Amino acid sequence: MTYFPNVEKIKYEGSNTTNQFAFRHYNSEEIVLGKPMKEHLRFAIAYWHTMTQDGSDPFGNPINQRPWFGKTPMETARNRVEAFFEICEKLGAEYFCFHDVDIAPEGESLAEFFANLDEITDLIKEKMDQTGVKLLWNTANMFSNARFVNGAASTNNAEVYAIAAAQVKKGLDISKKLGGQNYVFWGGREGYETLLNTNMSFEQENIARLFKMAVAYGEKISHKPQFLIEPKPKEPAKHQYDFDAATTMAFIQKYGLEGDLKLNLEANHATLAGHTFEHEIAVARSYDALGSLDANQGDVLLGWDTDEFPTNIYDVTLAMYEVLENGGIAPGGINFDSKVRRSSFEVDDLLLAHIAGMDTFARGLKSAAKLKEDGFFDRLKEERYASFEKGIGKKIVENQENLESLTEYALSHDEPTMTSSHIEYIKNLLNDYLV
Ligand code: XUL
Ligand code: CO
Repeated sequence: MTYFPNVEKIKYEGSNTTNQFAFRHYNSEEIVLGKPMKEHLRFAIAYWHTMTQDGSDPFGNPINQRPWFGKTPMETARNRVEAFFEICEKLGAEYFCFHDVDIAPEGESLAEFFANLDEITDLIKEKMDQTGVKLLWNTANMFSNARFVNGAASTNNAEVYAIAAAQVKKGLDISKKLGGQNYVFWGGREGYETLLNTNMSFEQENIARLFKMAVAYGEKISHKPQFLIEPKPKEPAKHQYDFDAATTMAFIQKYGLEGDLKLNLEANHATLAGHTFEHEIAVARSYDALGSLDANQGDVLLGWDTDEFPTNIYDVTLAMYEVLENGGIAPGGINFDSKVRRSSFEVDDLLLAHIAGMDTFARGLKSAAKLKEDGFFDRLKEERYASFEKGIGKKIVENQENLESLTEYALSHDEPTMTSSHIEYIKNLLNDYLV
């Protein structure tokens, strides 16, 4: 049984190929900076956008007709497993990610949902054993069900909090069963609509409490995936507590969760927060908290989370440079939290879109590796901060100065000579590196 009869296993054929089902730049075994591309990139396929997205939007009905649709929700769920692993294998993607609700229907009760999850994760485990595809991370969807209207861990309703906790426990049991390398918390509705009726500190304490329960449960069952928080400033909540990397790190530190939680950073979430992707990665790195990446891109003309497949080589190069500076992304990976545009409704578009994303990351990786080999940014930064390498600058960074001594220095010296940053020249040179 195949769901993609038109497509063989996708291979690297170089940029001159006319075969649309071929990689033009991603050559999994090619060595870049001493290791194969696939080890740098650790690509993961997202179950939700790939298997469950129906192409509807606030103004339009579902459009995606998928060959894995069955007669019942469970039949569809079983077919999806088959189709999903065919996609992973054909793309040569070694990892995948899912929410609990992506893989199995919720049914009429929590107990039925959990039983459905048991059945489907048995199938998934079989497929993982057959194909060697590994679980990068799973997560619990605690934002779609109507009960989460006021949040999950930040809810005002303690009964809802208990259900959220049960979903996290189940998520960790599944993570253990499938050997998950990370476990993600994205707080879709962990935020507030208005401060008029919200106790912000209380809600955040409750969120921290749930994280602590998760860490404790992982220890109890001797399964310790890397726990990750995924920041996002808004959508669906008007104001989400995990606004961006810096806000999330403040939360992690406030509740003493350093070491227990790192960050899963998403390109389009960075844009929504008014940052670049590389900014978010650099902030995480400065706290030694870079965990994993959700790869996609937003649209500068639109103000929402469009989750487009990444095709912007410039942005991806700068993100990959940060990853290289981090010494890699493992045990995290690069998860395509990306969806095909509504007008790309044919099933094969799912493969073409991932090929585009993987090729773009391959180009970004190569460009970033060249920048690193040439010491492009190192040199620029070294020159820029050179005044702190000698004389008074050296004494400042060695903590040998104070306000009085620096005042004395400033009064006894002439106005400093300033140098231009030549930003346009730098950008012109940077363009030469884009593969
Ligand atoms: C939503 C989003 C999620 C998380 C996992 O914007 O990014 O899909 O990645 O819940
Ligand atoms: Co995401």
